[in-house]
Formats: sequence, C-alpha cells, structure tokens
Amino acid sequence: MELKRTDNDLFQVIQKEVNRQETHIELIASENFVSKSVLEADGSVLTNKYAEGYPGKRYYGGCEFVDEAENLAIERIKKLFDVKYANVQAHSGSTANMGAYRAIIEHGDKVMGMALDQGGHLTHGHPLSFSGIDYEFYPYFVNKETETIDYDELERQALEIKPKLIVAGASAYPRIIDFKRFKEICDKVGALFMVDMAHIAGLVAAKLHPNPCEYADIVTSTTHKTLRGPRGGIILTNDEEIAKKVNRVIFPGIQGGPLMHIIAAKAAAFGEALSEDFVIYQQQVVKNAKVFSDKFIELGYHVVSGGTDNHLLLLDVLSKAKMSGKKAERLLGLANITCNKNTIPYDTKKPFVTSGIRLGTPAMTTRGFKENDFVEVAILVDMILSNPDSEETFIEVKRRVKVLTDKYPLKY
Ligand code: DSN
Repeated sequence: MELKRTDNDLFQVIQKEVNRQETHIELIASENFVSKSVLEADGSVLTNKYAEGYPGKRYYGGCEFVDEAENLAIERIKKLFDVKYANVQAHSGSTANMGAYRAIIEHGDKVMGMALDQGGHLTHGHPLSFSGIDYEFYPYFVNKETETIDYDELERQALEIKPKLIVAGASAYPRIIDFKRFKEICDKVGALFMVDMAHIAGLVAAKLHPNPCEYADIVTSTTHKTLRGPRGGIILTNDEEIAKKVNRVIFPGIQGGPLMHIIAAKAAAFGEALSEDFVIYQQQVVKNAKVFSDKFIELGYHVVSGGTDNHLLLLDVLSKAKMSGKKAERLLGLANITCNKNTIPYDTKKPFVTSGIRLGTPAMTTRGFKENDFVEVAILVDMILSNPDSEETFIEVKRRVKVLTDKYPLKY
C-alpha cells in the first residue's frame, strides 16, 4: 500500500471508511457499492489525461486511448437505454441537469418540477439552486390521500401555467412514474418534456420501470445510484439538434476537461449493466424493497403511498415511533444502520428535522441480501425506534447487524 507509506494520516482515514462500509447496513437509497472493475477503472491512470472536447475532436494530443474509453461508454449507454445520442461527460447529476436545461430552455422560462418536500430534487427548482435562480419553477404535488403523483391536478396546473418544460423524476418517490401520461400533458400544453431518472436508472436498464427515453425530449441521470457506476452524470436524447446543443453546453459551456478515469469507470459500469446478472440484481432490489415495505406495514408503520414499486420506501416514523426523522436517523446510526431523514408528503416538520426516513435496498442487495435479510433489517429498525432508551436493545441490534454484515462481506 503506497499511500500507507507516503501519507499514513490519509490512509487511516480511508481505512476507517472501508471499515464503516463493511460493518454498517447501508440503506441510503441513492448509494451503492461499485464492482472491483469499476473501482479499478475509477482509480486508473486515465485521471492523468486532459481531453477537452469530444472523441476525435480534442484540444489536446495523445487522446487516442481516452477516445476509445469515451466511445465505449457512449455506445454502451445508448444500447442500454435504446437511445440515439449520449453525453457521458457531465461530472454529476446536477451538472447534467444544468446542461439539459441550458440545451432546451432560456433563462426565465417557466418550468414545472416535483415539489422538493414531496420527493423532487434540489435541481428541480430549489430557490437556492441554479435551477430555481435561472428559471421560474412551479412545483407539482402528490395527492394527499394516495400520496402518489396527482396527474389530473398536474394537467390542470400545466394548462394554467403553460410551462416551457415539465420535469419528471424524483429523489424520494416510491412508485412507478407514468412517463406516457407526462408526455400527453406536455403535448397538450406545448411543453418540452425532461426526465431525471437518476434514482431509477438501474431499474429502467433492467426493464423493471418504463423507459423515459421513449417519451422525453431529454433524459438525465446520475451513474452511481441503482445503475451502480462511479459518481457522475449522463444526458440522453433521441433528437439530433438537442444532442448537438447538449455537447456544446457541457463543453465548453459548463465544464472544461472531462474526468476520463470516471468516463472509463462509466464504460465499465454500463458494460456490467448490459449483462443478465445485472437484470437479476435489479429484480432482487425490487423484491427486497417490497418485502421490506410489507414488513414495516405489518409492524404497524405508515409507509408512504402504502408501499413501493421500486428500490426505496419512505417510512413515516413520527406517527408510529413518535420521533422525528432526524432522531431516527441518528439512533439507527448508533446501531450501525445508515439511512437518511426525509420529508414525507405534506410534512409538518422542516426538511432538516422531517417526519420520515428514506430506506433503499440497492446497496445491501449488491452485498447479497435477500428477502429474509430485509425482514430481519425491518425488525432491527423497529427494535431501535421502539426502544430508543434501551441500551440492551442497542447491544442486541448491533450484534445482529454484525451477523448480517459478516455473512455478506464487501468484496473489495
Ligand atoms: N442527494 C441525492 C439523493 O440522495 O437522492 C440526489 O441527488
């Protein structure tokens, strides 16, 4: 280990994080564990290379091999989502969204996006995000009873607001999103249609969720969530003119040199996502989430929208356990179970406090967890939330967490 020799302080920090990842149950719905191959590409010498421009049209010499890496990433992602054009240079999901907006709308245009406290994302119009600053965002909501997107109300709002663009996609929405219906509403009001599929990209790739590329003018995603690649972004479209604009706004519009090691790692991850194993993995992610959600319902919890169709669920901890999401996140953390506090629809508490927690199955499914393991995790979560002051409970839960994490070691 060269780092241990040259910089033991940093080496120890990394070791502590390795140990944390090994010994904790990871339930953050937007996280995953990449394969060794992806990690290898991510840590490769491609980090040394400047390659401003696109394959075959670079501003630097010596790009012949990074061109090959980028072309592999582009060809694989196009095949994965059955789409004509792809930009794989966006450094992140936020950058991808900035690029998508800049490619298809103008500053000040009206845009509709899912309300942030009901599952939407920062870059779908938060007032402090570039999105909320550059564009006039209007939120749409979930139905108070069903806690699912109210498409009729969305249509009514869209007819009134007449936005230039409607954005679908969410960070905390447990149900299938009806892209066809979104597209019909967009057509009715003359709006462009964008989908940010960051959370569900892996499910889409495995055909367990409708493919937004069939309906949307432009689709963005991160690559590190269900898709199980390195941290980064992508932009997809079937429209040649939009594709040309996307490439211009990403470079030179927003970014300089692309992260070629990350692009190589994206290529590796997209290659994996094209395999039959990946489909089986995603099927297990969904099965695990369903069983996980069912167990919480059986234990007396309100699960937002009554369950899940995808990789995550939103647990209302206030109504059953009489505590905030913030407290639940902290207590579970003490028992080596990692999750994040999350607002639930029509939450009465602030985003930094919340009434809920968001729980996802992608990461632990990668480690090998099956349905019965998630039943056990639900029991452990409930033990902590029901006995927050019992030291014995914490000791017992930590013991059982260790049994699970030892059974499914991280294979790095
Ligand atoms: N912050 C991410 C999430 O956790 O869902 C979205 O970018």
